[in-house]
Amino acid sequence: MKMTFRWYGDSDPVTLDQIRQIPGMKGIVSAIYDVPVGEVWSYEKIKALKDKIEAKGLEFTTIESVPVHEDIKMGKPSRDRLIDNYCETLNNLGKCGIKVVCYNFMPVFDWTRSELDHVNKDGSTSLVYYQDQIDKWDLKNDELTLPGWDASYTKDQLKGILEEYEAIDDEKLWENLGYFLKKIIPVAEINDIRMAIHPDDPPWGIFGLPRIIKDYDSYKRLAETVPSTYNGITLCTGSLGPNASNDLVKLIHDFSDRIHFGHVRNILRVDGNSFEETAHMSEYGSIDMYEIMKAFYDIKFEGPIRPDHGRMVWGETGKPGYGLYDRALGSCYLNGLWEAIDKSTK
Ligand code: DNO
Repeated sequence: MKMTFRWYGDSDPVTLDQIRQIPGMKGIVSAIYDVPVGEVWSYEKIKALKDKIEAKGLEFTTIESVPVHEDIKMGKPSRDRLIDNYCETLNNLGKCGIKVVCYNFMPVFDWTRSELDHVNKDGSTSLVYYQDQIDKWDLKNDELTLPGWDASYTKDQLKGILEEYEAIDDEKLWENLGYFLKKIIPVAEINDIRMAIHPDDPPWGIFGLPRIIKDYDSYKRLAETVPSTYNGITLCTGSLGPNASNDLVKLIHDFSDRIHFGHVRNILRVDGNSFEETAHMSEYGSIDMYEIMKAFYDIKFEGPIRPDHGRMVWGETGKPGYGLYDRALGSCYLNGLWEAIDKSTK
């Protein structure tokens, strides 16, 4: 595996100079952030980003994410033009040597949490998802700003889009995902780019919206929808983990040829559907991180892995989940597990 770090470009308070000093850090995961969703990422923009990252001695072969326009998820007539644009972006990424593209197919919202700065016993803060808080939100009427959304909607726009989604159930969303994949995977193959769909976070339906990439059966169906290994997945432990019946180690083994990217972080399951993001180490959460890294090791995973959401520690402020310190600690811990597994296996 190759340890990587997510970087949000020049506006990220965390700099490439800081990231390159993290021991064992090999590469950057990033995206083009100033092109509206649905438009083509030009070769020049991607090349400039790649040059900037490589000038710091870090590799750049993984994109997170090329966002999928809502019209594609909803199966609107404009989807063909938008899918053509997506393919053009893949061609440009291919020309720049990009090998993995992460994306998701979650309607309207990306990852969702009820609090971004929940204070932990040790004084650090974390992102948490408390179902009782979420249940109180009235999306159509409350004025809410949530993180993780690739688009910010006004209240009226959000109301409109939620109403449009009322006609789309899980089955329809699968159909629309299939339509998209059948067009983009051949283009990804030609460019030698592995597509890696990110699971829904949390791994269940929220706000009455359909959500389909959440468990073993989803991955089975995804694999069957387009049987190419280029139609792959981002195995995100923190997104799949809140559902205790997801056997992450089994998923890693059974879908080994489809896993192209690993997001490895821990969460603590609390009552019902609630969970808290914790430090990466096993002892703080519900996920055995040793078992996860061992599974990646056993499948001889050679792709990128990154630490994921960190807590805010040592007074750091910044993008929720994406500070420097706790993610750096996480990556060192994961690298340490890997070294120990490697040495004890030889
Ligand atoms: C959360 C991330 C997600 C992910 C997208 C991929 O922090 O893992 O936001 O980047 O869902 O498209």
